[in-house]
Amino acid sequence: MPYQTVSYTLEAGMAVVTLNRPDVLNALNSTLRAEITAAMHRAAEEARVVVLTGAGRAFCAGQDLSEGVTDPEMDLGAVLRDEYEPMLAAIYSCPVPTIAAVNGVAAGAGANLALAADVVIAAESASFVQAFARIGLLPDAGGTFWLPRQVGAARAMGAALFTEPVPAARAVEWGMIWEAVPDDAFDAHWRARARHLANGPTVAYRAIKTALRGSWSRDLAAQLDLEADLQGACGASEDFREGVTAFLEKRPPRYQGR
Ligand code: T3D
Repeated sequence: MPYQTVSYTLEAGMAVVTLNRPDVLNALNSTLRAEITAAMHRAAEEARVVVLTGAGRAFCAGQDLSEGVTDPEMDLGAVLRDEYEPMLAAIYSCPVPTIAAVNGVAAGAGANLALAADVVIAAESASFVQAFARIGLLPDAGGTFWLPRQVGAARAMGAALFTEPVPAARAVEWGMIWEAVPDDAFDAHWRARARHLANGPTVAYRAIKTALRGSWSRDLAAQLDLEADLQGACGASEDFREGVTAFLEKRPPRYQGR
């Protein structure tokens, strides 16, 4: 399928979805939102790991502000419901691990798009900006969900009210993202991370995501029950047999993802 605003590659189980509007720092217009959604659904079918990254010097500058957002007939709530929510769900609910490889600034919905991925790896020069209040909006695209859970109430509120860029290293310190990597090592590093996941036990990764992602809304008894159910499925997987066999034979496992 030809895309206008993303590029899509698939190699050795690794799908890479690159936001590709570098002239506007990969700002999200309607086409880009639809193409991210479509590319994520496609990757969920054919990949064992999906990477989201940006072309050029930015990851994503959030909503495209030249898209008529102040037109009286434009209902921002409807755009969020009809276009942002399916895009975020396609990332958040992807059955295989997702990595946001944040190559540069991630602002507004661009920051929160990254936070919807399972793992966020940022270049050291990247930053995360809850820019919304600068233009009279509140954080959307999941920002008010992720931020307090990841960084705590005080930092979430400060980031939203003051809109100051949070540099990658501070984002790691705050628990907002997984790691920050020197710029010159960034590309090779996220590719190695993605390869690791593409060659890993896919059934177990799916179970890990299911168990961890929903744990905020379950009590301990329900969580223990879920762990038991999911472990039953993992225990029946070929990958589990391979993992144990490889351990006993003192060799690296060769997981097939089933
Ligand atoms: O329902 C709804 O639709 C509501 C949803 C809202 C979700 C949101 O995301 S609201 C927040 C929207 N985003 C922002 O407010 C951020 C706007 N951008 C910036 O603040 C800055 O560009 C950055 C801090 C991200 C980077 O600054 P800098 O100095 O490195 O770059 P720049 O010079 O500002 O931008 C470079 C170009 O990209 C420039 O175009 P030009 O002058 O070269 O022709 C700029 O206009 C363009 N650009 C950057 N961000 C956007 C954009 N064009 C359209 N929309 C943007 N968001």
